Amino acid sequence: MNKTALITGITGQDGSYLAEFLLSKGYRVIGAIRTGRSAEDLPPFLMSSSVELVEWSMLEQFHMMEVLAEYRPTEIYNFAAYSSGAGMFDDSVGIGEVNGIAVARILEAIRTVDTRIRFCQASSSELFGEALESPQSEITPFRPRTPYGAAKLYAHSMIRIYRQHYGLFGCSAILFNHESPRRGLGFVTRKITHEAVKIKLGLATELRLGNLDARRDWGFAGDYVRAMWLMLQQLHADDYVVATGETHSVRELCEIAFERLGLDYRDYVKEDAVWYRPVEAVQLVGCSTNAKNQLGWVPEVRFREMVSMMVDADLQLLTQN
Ligand code: GDR
Repeated sequence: MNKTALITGITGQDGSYLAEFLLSKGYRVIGAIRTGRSAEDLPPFLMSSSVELVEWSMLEQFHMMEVLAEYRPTEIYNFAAYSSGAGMFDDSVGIGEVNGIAVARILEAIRTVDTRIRFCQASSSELFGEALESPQSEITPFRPRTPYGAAKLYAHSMIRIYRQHYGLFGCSAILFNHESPRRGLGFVTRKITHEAVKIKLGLATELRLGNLDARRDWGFAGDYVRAMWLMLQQLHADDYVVATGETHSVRELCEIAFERLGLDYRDYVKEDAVWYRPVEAVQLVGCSTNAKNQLGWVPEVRFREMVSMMVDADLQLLTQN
């Protein structure tokens, strides 16, 4: 049977990697874009690929139902969300709507239109928040510390409830930080690689960051979307932690990025309280043993390789312009 996937958040990092992956597997890919978004500011990849675009609003359940009835997707991947790390408190109610309630709308639309549709949600390590243990797995208690984390937890809970109560095939991918050359400039990895390249090219003189000793479990976005696809190919739906199981500090990130350009980060990087966030008492680091054993998933791109890939891509980008 031909497979059709609907991807929300198609214009973002994960949406674009997943779209490419699914197209290479012969899927028909429907990219849901925000109602009213102008075609001019869509990423070039979307304009040149065979992704079919459809308008989509996270606030309109009836419209979601119409889209599902018209395009008949066999799989839905939900990446549409507020995702800014620094902005997790910016608009509590708006975040609750889009990252939380809207997922219930999608589940309701699936239940109404076609209960065979398989659904995968981009859930987050922010569910663990002020974690009680480290590393975190699928059975670690959730203790979100931001409106963002609380909204994602609501979505996560609804997927489990719809799975149990209605028998829907819904999975949550509990994604730890995942990065790539397509990452937005507000996230620390891309901020560092992009600014380091600007410094190298004489376009900037310094880089101001928050806590250099903050640590994260950083993986490669291309690997993480593959895990999400695998989840929807199983016999039974479940939730999985997707992580590398390793942490690195922001300082290490700087070291690798600047070294790639023949520079010493200590000459350019300044800590600035403006960017500080509270330090975690317990480290966020994922245990993806279930993904490995059940899905056969292992991350392929290591940290150093990923940072180098990002630096090289930024160098190409900034020397082209
Ligand atoms: P995060 O990502 O908040 O983990 O959320 P981000 O890249 O913003 O921060 C990672 C770590 O770096 C520290 N940091 C800085 N962060 C930013 N943005 N800017 C700085 O200058 C800076 N200096 C230090 C932060 O304190 C933090 O410890 C991401 C998002 O993708 C979420 O949507 C997703 O749910 C989680 O990852 C898992």
